[in-house]
Amino acid sequence: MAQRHRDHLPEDFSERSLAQDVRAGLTSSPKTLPPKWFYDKVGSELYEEITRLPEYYPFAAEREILLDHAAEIVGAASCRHLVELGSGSSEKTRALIEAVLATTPEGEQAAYRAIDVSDSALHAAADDLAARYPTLALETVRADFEHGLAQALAVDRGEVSGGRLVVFLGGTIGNQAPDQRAHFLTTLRSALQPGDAFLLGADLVKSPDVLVPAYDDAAGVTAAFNLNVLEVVNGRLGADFDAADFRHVAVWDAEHAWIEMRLEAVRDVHVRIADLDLEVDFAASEQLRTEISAKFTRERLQAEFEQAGFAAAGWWTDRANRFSVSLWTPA
Ligand code: AVJ
Repeated sequence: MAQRHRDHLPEDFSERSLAQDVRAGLTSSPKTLPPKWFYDKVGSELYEEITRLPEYYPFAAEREILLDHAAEIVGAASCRHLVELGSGSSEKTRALIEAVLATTPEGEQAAYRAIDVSDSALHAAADDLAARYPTLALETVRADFEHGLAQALAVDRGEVSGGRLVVFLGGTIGNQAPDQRAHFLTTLRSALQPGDAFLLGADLVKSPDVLVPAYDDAAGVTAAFNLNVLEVVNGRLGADFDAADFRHVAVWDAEHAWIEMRLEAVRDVHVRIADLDLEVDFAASEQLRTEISAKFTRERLQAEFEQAGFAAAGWWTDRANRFSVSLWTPA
């Protein structure tokens, strides 16, 4: 099958938006950095390691749901065209792709469009999928769905008949603050047509005794993942952060129903970010917020989706009820 690649981002997109995010985040109070900058080569490897930790249940729980229910999910959506946001390695999506291929009648075309900011992830995933599924029409789109969601979805629907199933897995929606999430859902809704559907992987509210260790594991892998963002800023913006000046903190914020990851200064710290010509001071025990990971209830998701113009069309959890995969259609 022919492969097609589109690039919606300028060459220097990543450098420019990192610079903007670091300047804005480190000069605000409290200081923050967005989680998308965790994922350089080292950070992506550390995240892979996180997914194999005994404490980090979301990855395994979502995979269990997809492996157990892919046929039912694809049957409920009844689409032959998958579009994945933040596709990464596309590994877990293979269960859905296989279910789509199994139900596509001869003479009809099944298709998969992967959307991600990472060129290398897109190309590796496309090569792997092309070899595995020679009849699948493949398209990769490099786009930042935070800023370019409407654009990424609006590219032509191609030759595949019927609706599109937009897939957003991993619990990544939890990285968005409630106002960003509301905006995301409304933008998504306006890009969908009758017959389309949206499939979401979202982590569920549970005891802090389970949640906190998932983000503060005994082996210290999540701590290394969190601290690595300082190396990303050092390497790409010429900063002089010393990771030894900070420690990893993970707290459960029950009011907002999210896990917050922070880096706490263990002493007074002065940092120079050469490429931004910026000097930043941290007082001892001052915290820099690097990630929120929101957790949901079925009721809360239902309310937010209805607000954005969606109707519920399916709900699946793992056997231990830790994680959800839910299906939504335009109301
Ligand atoms: C990739 C955003 C789903 O929030 O659980 C894992 C990232 N951060 N451990 C999550 C993460 C710390 C992860 N997501």
